[in-house]
Amino acid sequence: LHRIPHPPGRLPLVGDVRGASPRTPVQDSMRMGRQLGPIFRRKAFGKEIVFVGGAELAADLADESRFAKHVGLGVANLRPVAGDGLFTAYNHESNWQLAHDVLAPGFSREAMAGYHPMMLDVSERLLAHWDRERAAGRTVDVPADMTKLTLETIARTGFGHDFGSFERARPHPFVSAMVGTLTFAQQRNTVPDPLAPLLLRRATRRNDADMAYLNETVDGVVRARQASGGGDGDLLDRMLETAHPETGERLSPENVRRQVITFLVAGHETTSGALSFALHYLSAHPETAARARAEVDRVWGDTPRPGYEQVARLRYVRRVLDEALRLWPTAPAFGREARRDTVLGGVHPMRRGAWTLVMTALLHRDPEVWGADAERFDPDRFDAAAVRARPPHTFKPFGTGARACIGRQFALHEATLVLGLLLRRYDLRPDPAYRLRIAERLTLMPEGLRLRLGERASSS
Ligand code: MNH
Repeated sequence: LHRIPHPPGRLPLVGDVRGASPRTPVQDSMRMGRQLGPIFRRKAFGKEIVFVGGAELAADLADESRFAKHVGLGVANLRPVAGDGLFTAYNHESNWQLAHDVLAPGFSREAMAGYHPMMLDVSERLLAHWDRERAAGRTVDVPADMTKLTLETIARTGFGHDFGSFERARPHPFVSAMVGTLTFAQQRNTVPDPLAPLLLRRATRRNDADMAYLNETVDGVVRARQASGGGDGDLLDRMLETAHPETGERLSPENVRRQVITFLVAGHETTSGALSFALHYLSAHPETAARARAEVDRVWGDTPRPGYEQVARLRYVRRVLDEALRLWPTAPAFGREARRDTVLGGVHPMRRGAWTLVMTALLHRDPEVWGADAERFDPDRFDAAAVRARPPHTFKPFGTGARACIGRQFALHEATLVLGLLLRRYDLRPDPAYRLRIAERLTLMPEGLRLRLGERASSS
C-alpha cells in the first residue's frame, strides 16, 4: 500500500478530507486522480480506499479469472433498499444467478423489439410536453423531463405501470424517494459507522420514510398485476411466474420486491442522466447537432414512428451518446475484488477479497488512450476505425464482466430513439450563461440544465 500515493496533507483520525466535499466524491476523486496518477488511495476515518483511474490497471481488473464485482461503498449502502436484487446481490448469493437466468431473456433482441412501440408512445408524451413548452415560450428542465421519460419507459415496458409523470408538475414521489435513498447512500460513506446514528439521525429518519414509500409503491404494482391475472410476458411476469429453466426454482415474494425496486431505479436514473448530458453537448456543439440531425433525416425521413430496426441505424447519434457517457459515465464507478491472492498490474499485491474502485470518468479520460485532448467532446472517437484502434476495456460505462449492466441494450435503444426524435423536431438552444455543473447522488446528473427549443433550421 505504501507505494500507492495519497493526497498531501493527510490529517490524523479524519484522513484525506481537505478540499473534499461529501457532495462531490466523484469530482473530488477526479481531481486527485489527475494529480496522483493511475492509482491512488483516499482515507476517511480509518477506512482507506484504493482508486484506479488508469487504463492499464483497469484492463487488468477486467480479468474475470482473477477479479469479480465488489459490493462496497455506495452499492453496499443500497442493500437496505435493494437487498439481494440483481444490482446489489453479493456474488455468492444464489439469488443472483437465479434472477439473472430468469430475467436475461427479458433483454433479448426479441424482447427489445417488443418494447419499442411502448418506448415510442412514451417519447410522444415528451414531444407533446415540449411542444407545449415551446409554444408558451418557456425553456425546458432537461434532467426533470428526461427522468419523466425514462421512469415511464421502464415502468410501462417492464411492469405495465403508468406513473403519470407527464401529467404532474412536480416529480412523482417515487422519484423524490429514490433520489432521497441514493443521496443518503452517498452521504453514509462520509461519516464513520459508529457515529452515523448520531450525525445522520434526521437523515436516517427521512431515509426510512423514503424506503417505506418505495416498498409501498412496488407492493402496489405487484398487487395490481396479481389482481389482473398476468401481463404480456414483461419483466414483472418473469419475476412472478417464470421458473428457472434447469432448477425449476422461482423468485421468492421478498426477492421480487427487491427486483422491482432495483429495475425501477437502475432502469431509469442513469439513462436519464446519459440523455441529459448528451442534450447538453448537442446544444453546446451546433455542428455536431447538425450532423446528427442530417443523419436522422437521411435514415428516418419523416416517418412519424420509426421502426425498431431504424434506431440502430443512427450510427452518429449513437456516437454522441457514447461520447457523453465517456466524459460523464452516469454510473461513475464500480468495485472489483480479488478472487484469490494476486498482483494487480504486476506491481500491487492484493490478498483474496481485497478490493479497489475503478473511477470510470478517469479511465475514460486517460491521455494514454484518449490523447492529450481527452477532455474535449468529440463523437468521432467512436467511429468504427477509432474504436478498433483502441485497446480493449478502455470504455466501461456499463461496468465489466458477469455483473455488467443487464439493461445496456435497453438504455442505448431508448436513448438513441429519443435523441433522434428530439433532434428531428427541435433546435436545441443553450442558455449562454450556463456552465456545466454536476450533481452527485451516487449517479451523475447535469444540474440546472435548461434549454430553449427553437423551430429546427431547415434540413440540409
Ligand atoms: Mn445498469 C448494472 C450502468 C441502464 C439495470 N449498470 C450496471 C453497472 C453499471 C451500470 C456500471 C455495473 C455496476 C457494478 O459493477 O457495480 N446502467 C448503467 C448505465 C445505464 C444503465 C450507465 C444507462 C445509460 N441498467 C440500465 C437499465 C437497466 C439497468 C436501463 C434496466 C432496465 N444495471 C441494471 C442491473 C444491473 C446493472 C439490474 C446489475 C446487473 C448484475 O449485477 O447482474
